[in-house]
Amino acid sequence: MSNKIFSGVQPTGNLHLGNYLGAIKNFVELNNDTNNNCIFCVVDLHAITIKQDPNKLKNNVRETVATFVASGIDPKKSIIFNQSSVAAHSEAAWILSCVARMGWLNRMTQFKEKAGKEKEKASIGLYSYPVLMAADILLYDTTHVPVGDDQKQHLELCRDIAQKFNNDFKVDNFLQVPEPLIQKEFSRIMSLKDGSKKMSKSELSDLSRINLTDDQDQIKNKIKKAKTDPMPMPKDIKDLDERLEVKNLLGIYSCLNNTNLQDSIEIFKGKNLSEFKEKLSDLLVAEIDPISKEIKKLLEDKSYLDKILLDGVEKANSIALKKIDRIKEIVGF
Ligand code: AQP
Repeated sequence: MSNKIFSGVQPTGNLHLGNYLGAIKNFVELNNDTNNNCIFCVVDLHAITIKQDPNKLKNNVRETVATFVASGIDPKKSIIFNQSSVAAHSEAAWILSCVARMGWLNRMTQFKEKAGKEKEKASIGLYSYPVLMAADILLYDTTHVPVGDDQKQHLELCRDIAQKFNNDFKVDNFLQVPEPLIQKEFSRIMSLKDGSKKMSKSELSDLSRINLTDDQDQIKNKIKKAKTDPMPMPKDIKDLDERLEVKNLLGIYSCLNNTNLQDSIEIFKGKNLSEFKEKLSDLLVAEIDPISKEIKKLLEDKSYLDKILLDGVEKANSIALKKIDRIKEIVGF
């Protein structure tokens, strides 16, 4: 039996190296495996949980599609679509929000981080974000969900919601309980300016992240300016406990070089950081620059990107409609 893969990316601009190494690179490998049926969703309903500029949203959706394709996802093999065009997502989210418990949502750390001290002013959508994410996944009988480490808790909630729905309505295995696919190492890429914060789209400083649309000079400049410390490169993994920024850069190097952290440490031990940064820049330019160029090329052909979405919406809709009809029947509508 083939695996059913589903994952989403928010069209909130500034797609970055964290999104790429934590999620999109993995999507490409899954797309290339013939055992998998993959669905990659541009989650525009999730995006509006934080205020978006309506004039930019549509183009951000196209840019996300362009990033998927430029990174190597083949729209003929995988379904690529935007969430707001398939109404079943919103309908399922409402029904599942009547199954999910307040206590479960109250534990979600992403809401706490994003809402911060302004919790009372945060949107209800931001709070119930993980329920919509559960709806996305469960509508497609997803078996595996490739995500970055920051989404692990939301996925656990999705599993709880599926199990409670199946128990409450006595429909054994009707909602497929999905498995997370999270890389064991380097599943959370950190900011180039602060090794304790994850690399993020919404961080104000552009120097904190490598954008997937950055050119060679921008990439080199950002690595040159990335925060480090005056010590030489470490000789041992345990030397990295207090050196979060160097650990992050070595993690990025290892990811791109397909090596583990220990092997990367062996290559550079005792050397100057500048020498390491130069090698890291070269690797980054080799991986990201072709993607960046391809994104820009694809963005010139808006009708091609819109066609990918249109085809994807048709396919996603036909799957999701069947599932939501059954869900409605089960709850008694
Ligand atoms: N820093 C990261 N390291 C590894 N994986 C990451 N992901 C995001 N940041 C990192 C993974 O990328 C996928 C898509 O993320 P998203 O766009 O849906 O949402 P996000 O996690 O909210 O992204 P950002 O960049 O962190 O945006 P803001 O600034 O709005 O908070 C997910 O699989 C995610 O795990």
